[in-house]
Amino acid sequence: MSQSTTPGAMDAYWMPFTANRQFKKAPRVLTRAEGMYFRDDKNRQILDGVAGLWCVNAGHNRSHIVRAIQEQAAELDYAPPFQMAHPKAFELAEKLVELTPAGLNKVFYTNSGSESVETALKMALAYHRIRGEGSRTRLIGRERGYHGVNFGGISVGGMVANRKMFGTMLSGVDHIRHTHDAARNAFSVGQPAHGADLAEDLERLVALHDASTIAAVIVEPVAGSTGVLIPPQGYLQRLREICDKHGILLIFDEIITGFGRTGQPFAAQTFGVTPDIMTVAKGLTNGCVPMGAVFAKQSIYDTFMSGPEHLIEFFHGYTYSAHPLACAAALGTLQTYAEENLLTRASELQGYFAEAVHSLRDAPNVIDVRNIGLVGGIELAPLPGEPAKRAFNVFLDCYDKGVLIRTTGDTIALSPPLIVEREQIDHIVDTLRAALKRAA
Ligand code: PXG
Ligand code: PLP
Repeated sequence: MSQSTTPGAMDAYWMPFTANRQFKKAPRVLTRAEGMYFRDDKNRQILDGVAGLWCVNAGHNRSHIVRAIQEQAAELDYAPPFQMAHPKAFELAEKLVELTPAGLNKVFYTNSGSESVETALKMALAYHRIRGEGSRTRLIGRERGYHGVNFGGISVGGMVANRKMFGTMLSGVDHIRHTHDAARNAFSVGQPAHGADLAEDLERLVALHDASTIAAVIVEPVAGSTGVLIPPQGYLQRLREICDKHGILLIFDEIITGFGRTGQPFAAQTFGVTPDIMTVAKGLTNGCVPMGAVFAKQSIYDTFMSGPEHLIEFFHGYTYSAHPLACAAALGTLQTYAEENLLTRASELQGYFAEAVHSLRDAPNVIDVRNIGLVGGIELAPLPGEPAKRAFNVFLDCYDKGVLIRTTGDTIALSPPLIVEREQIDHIVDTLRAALKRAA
């Protein structure tokens, strides 16, 4: 017999990516949300400076999305996705490929960013094998990359805290260098000028391992989780060229950058570089129902479609792939994005946003400010001997003052919903500035 639970008790929930004991001493509990704001359990209003966790791009509690989920739940709660389908799975895929860069016109559904990454990596390996290049088994990530928390993702990922506890992970993985160069690029507005040459690091790995052993390279066009690193001018173009030269697939992990964050529907369009495979999640459903997707080029799909017609072509999928509630939520989300032109709104606001976040360069302990679209990174000098603490103190202070920001290490990340108004940008930045002064 299980013990009855105490209302209000916090013991049973083991929270993800959270300092559990510290949190439970002073919990931060959200109970409602609307538009740009959360409410907490003390009925305080909290301005959402991070779109939840980079996902609520259209703002909270949007009517099309809410209604779509409600109606779908009453109509078709679940449909098995293996050898079966439901209408909205097709409808959504058709709508999605109208938004993607030309050529990325096949959609494979998952339930999260992490699953999208695993799917993309497996797709790349199988693609080469089907083409008779089964020696291409190596996967290349990048230092400081974040590709979710499953084994493939942490293997190609490059954030040490997410890797070091978990053994040897996937074999045959290597990493190119990250693009952060504070000495040359600190306080760059938009794309930094220096560092396109860092893409040449892929040539180093080709020279070391030989291209015939390399299946794919996966990078975030803008590295989010590690602290907002913007690609240097020309870097992604160079990476694309090197991949093409050596027959290596280029995977963009657009789980944060997808759905309007950088000013175009996808960062691939913002930066003018088309990958072979692209992963998304988060903004796909405005964060309302878990869902991810992987976009692949026609030629990749065609390669899989080469065997006997009655056989399964890709031995991969999830119980909840193309879940009806998720598809409905995504359709409601795309409708909201379209009606309000949200997928390009960041390009209209980015000048204002850039000026606002860069105005923090004179605040105490700010050592760098980085921005693109509606993403900002404000890097602080760490407290001596206590990395990440100063930024976390600023996070707590801002929350206390009614503004939700995000910190990773000593970098503060801002990524407000794409419906944000100029006064709200000012309010976020002013609150942050005051907190930075108090944290000095
Ligand atoms: N790839 C990228 C580029 C991501 O940003 C994932 C994969 C994994 O997605 P799921 O849905 O499995 O969480 C992400 C997720 C942060 C933070 O610290 C960022 C993410 C998740 C949690 C925290 O800013 N990004
Ligand atoms: N583990 C077991 C025992 C299962 O039966 C399944 C799915 O059938 C899974 C894991 C995978 O679950 P999901 O498809 O939700 O990822």
